[in-house]
Amino acid sequence: MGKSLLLAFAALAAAATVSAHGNITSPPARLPGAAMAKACGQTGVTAVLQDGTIPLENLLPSPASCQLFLCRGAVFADNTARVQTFTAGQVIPFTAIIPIPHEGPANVSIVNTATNTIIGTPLLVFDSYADESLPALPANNTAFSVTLPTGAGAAAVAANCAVAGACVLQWFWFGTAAKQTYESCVDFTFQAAAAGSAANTAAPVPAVVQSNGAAGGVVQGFGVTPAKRWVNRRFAGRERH
Ligand SMILES: *[C@@H]1O[C@H](CO)[C@@H](O)[C@H](O)[C@H]1NC(C)=O
Ligand SMILES: *[C@@H]1O[C@H](CO)[C@@H](O)[C@H](O)[C@H]1NC(C)=O
Ligand SMILES: *[C@@H]1O[C@H](CO)[C@@H](O)[C@H](O)[C@H]1NC(C)=O
Ligand SMILES: [Cu+2]
Repeated sequence: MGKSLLLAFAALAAAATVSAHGNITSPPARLPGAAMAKACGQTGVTAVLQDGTIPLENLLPSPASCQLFLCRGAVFADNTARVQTFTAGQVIPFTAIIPIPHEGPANVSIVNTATNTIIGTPLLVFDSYADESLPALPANNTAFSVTLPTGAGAAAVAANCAVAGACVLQWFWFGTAAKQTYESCVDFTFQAAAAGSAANTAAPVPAVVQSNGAAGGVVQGFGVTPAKRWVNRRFAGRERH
């Protein structure tokens, strides 16, 4: 085998081991920066800058100061120029890239960043997302939208998310067999309905504790039937991480 051919094979092998999985590309989501480097270490920031689609597990171990299970460690201070302005009932279109799919649940939720708890209920839930066993991913895996709450739900968001950085719109996906977690966060400020409307007078909805984030551990296999786990294992051999 000629040297150039060997080099070509080496390049292919390197490409196949590149780690790439998924992230949100629109609306503008949190990126790493100096503040994240301070909290999570420069190594983690460098890894995310090299591949913005990596799972948060690739950043482990991380210092206690790093909130890896919220926005994959990305912090508001690095993203003050990316804050979106949303209003109650607004439909927010999202686009995502999923270079390497891993089947599992996903959701989009409004998360209180101080407590890493979801406000209200998730705005969008996929029981099965990024299923690599399908011939093609459903279009809604990479282009979907969420509708922001109105009424009492909007009042709860307004009460919790008055200041930029207090809340994020978080896309959360867990590849069950891959045991990999992906998070992208959109910073926003929220405008509830006009004064005097039902939205402003209704009682706030209490926040619910996110089943994995607050505890800092990954809950595996939630809602996944044994049959589904078996399917996941079947395809595990094909995965490129
Ligand atoms: C998503 O990943 C791409 C590829 O690494 C990167 O250029 C982009 O900044 C990432 N975006 C986010 C929001 O993480
Ligand atoms: C959102 O999805 C993540 C990962 O799939 C999961 O751990 C979390 O429990 C979900 N949150 C809710 C409130 O369903
Ligand atoms: C996404 O699209 C698939 C295929 O059309 C559909 O079965 C699924 O219910 C959709 N999921 C969501 C959350 O819209
Ligand atoms: Cu992966």
